[in-house]
Amino acid sequence: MDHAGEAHRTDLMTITRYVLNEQSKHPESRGDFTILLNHIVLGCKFVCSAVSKAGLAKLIGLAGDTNVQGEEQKKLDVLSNEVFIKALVSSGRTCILVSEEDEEATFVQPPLRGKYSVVFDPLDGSSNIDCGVSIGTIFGIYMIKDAHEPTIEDVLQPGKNMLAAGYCMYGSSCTLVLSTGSGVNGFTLDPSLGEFILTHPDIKIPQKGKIYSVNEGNAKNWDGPTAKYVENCKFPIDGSPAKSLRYIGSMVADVHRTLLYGGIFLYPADKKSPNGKLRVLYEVFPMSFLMEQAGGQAFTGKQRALDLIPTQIHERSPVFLGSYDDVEEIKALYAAEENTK
Ligand code: FDP
Repeated sequence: MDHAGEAHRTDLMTITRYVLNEQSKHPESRGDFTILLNHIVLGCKFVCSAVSKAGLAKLIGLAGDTNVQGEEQKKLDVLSNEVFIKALVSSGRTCILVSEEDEEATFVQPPLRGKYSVVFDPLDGSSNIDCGVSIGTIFGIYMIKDAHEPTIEDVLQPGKNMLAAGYCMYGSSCTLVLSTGSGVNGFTLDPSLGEFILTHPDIKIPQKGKIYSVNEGNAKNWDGPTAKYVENCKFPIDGSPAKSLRYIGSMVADVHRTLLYGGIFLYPADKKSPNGKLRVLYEVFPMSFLMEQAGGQAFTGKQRALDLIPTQIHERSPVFLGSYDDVEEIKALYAAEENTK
């Protein structure tokens, strides 16, 4: 009998156990972060369950304007937002919440107010819901300066100030990828246990990848460095093999593949969208944080993505993130263009 293998199977590292282990490295810690994370995990489990039932609900005629009880059916992204807002407020550990779904930030009232702000996209890639493609929740966590006097400036901080970031992907399995600032770990939901189990310890992105990921339909509007980079992926000038193109159009899924297999994900600026499409606080920052923690890089076309200082909560930025060497190449192309000015 393979006792080592057996031990491996029976000694399950749940996400709560993992975070408690991390917490024990900081004797001054009072467990607030662990509580906050438990509430985020609860939100992810709820959304995972709702997403997996969405197709079925449609098939058997439950979706539509009203359900069988005559109540109005909520769209999945609206429902996910409500679940996360309620879970985060009720944790008693949050102060300011910024959600992709809400125009204004939510300031948590004093009895339930805590010291963390959470920026999140409750259901990213929602244009993919109806065709069953993987979608996800993305989140980033900051510590606020003064819980007595929270201001919007507490969330308008550069991404490098985040304490933690992660995403949960609702796909063929439900996978939560998390960094608390010392590496990246992936946990898979075991539906029979209702627990996220550590399945991808200490994720490191390959130094160089064989895949590029971009919406090429926007190519006619790209700037010079992006166009040159993509051309070089297809027709490498150094004689190396051409890269493969993979683009799902759902950021969590595209970034997850990039993190595990290596390569580069690009959402550049173009003539129609000079700031790109993706949102700084709850798309660009958390994913850039994870990439750096996994040994990769994230760049905006001008600077390290995590150095950006947002001035508005729903601000957008171009982003190039992934394997270290691949991002290095696009940085060189932007630097070369800058030198010709
Ligand atoms: P979606 O519009 O489906 O919500 O920012 C949202 C996002 O998806 C990302 O998840 C995805 O990477 C990107 O937009 C896809 O944009 P394009 O359709 O322009 O390629």
